[in-house]
Amino acid sequence: MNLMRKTKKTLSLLLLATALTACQQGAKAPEAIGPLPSEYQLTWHDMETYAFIHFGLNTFADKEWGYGDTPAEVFNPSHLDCEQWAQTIKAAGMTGVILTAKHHDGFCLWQTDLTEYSIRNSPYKQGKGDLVAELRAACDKYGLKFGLYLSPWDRNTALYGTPDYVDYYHKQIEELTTRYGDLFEFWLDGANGGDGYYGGARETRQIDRRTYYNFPEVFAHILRNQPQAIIFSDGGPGCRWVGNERGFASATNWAFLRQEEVYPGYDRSETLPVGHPDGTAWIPAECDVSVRPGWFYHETEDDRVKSPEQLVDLYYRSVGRNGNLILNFPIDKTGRIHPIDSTNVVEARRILDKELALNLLAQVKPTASATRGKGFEADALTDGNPATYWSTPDGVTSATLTFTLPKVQQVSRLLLQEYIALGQRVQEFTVEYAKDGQWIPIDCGEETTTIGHKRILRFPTVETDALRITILQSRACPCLSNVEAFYAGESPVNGPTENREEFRSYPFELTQQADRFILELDQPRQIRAFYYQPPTDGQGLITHYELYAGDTPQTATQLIKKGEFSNIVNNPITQILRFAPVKAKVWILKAVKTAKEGEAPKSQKLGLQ
Ligand code: FUL
Repeated sequence: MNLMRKTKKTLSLLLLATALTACQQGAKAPEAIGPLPSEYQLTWHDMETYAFIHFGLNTFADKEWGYGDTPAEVFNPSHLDCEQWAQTIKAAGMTGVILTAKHHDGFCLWQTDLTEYSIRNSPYKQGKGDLVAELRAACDKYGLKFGLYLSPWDRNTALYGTPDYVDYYHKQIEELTTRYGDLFEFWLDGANGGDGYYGGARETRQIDRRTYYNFPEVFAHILRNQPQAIIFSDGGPGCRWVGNERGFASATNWAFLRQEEVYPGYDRSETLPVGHPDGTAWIPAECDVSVRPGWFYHETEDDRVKSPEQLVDLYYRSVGRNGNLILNFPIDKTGRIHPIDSTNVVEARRILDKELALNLLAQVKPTASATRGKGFEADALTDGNPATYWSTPDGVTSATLTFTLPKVQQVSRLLLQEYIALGQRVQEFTVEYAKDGQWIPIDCGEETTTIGHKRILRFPTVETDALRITILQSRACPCLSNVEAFYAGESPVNGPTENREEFRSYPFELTQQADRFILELDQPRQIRAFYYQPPTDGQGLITHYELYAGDTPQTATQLIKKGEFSNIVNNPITQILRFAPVKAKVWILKAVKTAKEGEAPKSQKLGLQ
């Protein structure tokens, strides 16, 4: 380009200069095809897996969503140790951590000047503690990046719902973005309004999720102080929610969204796992999930920690599908990551490292059916350099890549990466292996669509001395920077493993009336737990309940427990109500409120134990 600008004198000079440029520097690079990632988003993609920490009053009150009225004195960890968190996170091969500086209950884990509802009024370090500062220091010591979660919803403050709250929220942002060094990410959840303590009012406050918080200004404010921070929300602008709290993306996953359409609390979240193929902005998926069913620590979940195999599976279905994985640790009441949790995540990393240990293509020189020219040859696919890439001439959107191995090998994983600085392009491809002089397709289910930052295919072991990838469709000439192949060993995790929520129950007869489920046991029994497994299609979710017991459906009026099934919309896990044993034959679960007003309650499964 520079040469061309300088040599406008004659046509021949120009031609000569162009020819020289081509042969000295290689062929012309492909035009980028938008939407494109920013430099900070490119860095973020490379972080791949990092941790989430949920810790606060809920930990001690055994809740998922605090109402905003739990006294600050309840926050009293006996052995809080942010370095233990950082060591565990590091040992699990993660690159950073995000802390819930304030969850929906409004309790602040830092020395804020803006409210009394903070760590300052807790017994921890006689009120001198500051978890944002302490975790920041631990991150610096162990080489982890640091980020923060600041819930827009605040069930404690009397200001919530008024314009003054928005001002308060901005001041919280100012404190967090100016006092604690560089943040790699700033996390804004779905911004619910609803019932809460609100300074003692104890009422329901609805806000307009689109307009109330003035999100454009919230984003601008964060970025003024922390330009590198990737802002997480349903619609970015840095990265997007993947549409579920189970930690995986769709088999097809675009890093784009129609940005104008999406806002925190977006009502079409079912589109988020795939993204919007016609999107206008680069807003890649971040897959959030907790190592346990809940986000906060509950002793009753000690036997429900995800297994190493389940965690490995989630890695493949998040990072292996063009997303980042944020894995939550619920800090326990002592103030540490529970040993079962740390054992399982470290073991998951060990399995992954073993499965992806030896790249069988490292020394292989692939061939391509089409190449753009010098500088874009297929060698770039196996040179281990993320800055080089193979590409085809403009307009050539399908091509074949062949990898000949030095000898017959067992293969069960294939890893592909696009050079995403120029956009996400590939729409469909196939993979084959050579056997007895023939190409045999490898069945990878629905996984051979998009690639993006990373695609990892898992398939039953094949024995072969050659692999072939055929790009069938691409938005423009494909640009691939890396291809690797592995033999994962006799891994139990060759496909998705679902989290099965199991519970045993006494037998009962079930009838449903308008707003209630009536469970009649064969005889009066001592019951200590009630299970509600919500429907999988998200219909008829009970958010507020009352549980009654008695001898007959008419006389079952003894109130056993009432409350909310917090976060059931985003995280529809089995809800377990535990209580001191009560002997009764009839049990009634009354739906005081469902997620969508007026909708009849539904359940997948109910249980009594
Ligand atoms: C959601 C919250 O409601 C949950 O409690 C949790 O913090 C999750 C990560 O985000 O929006």
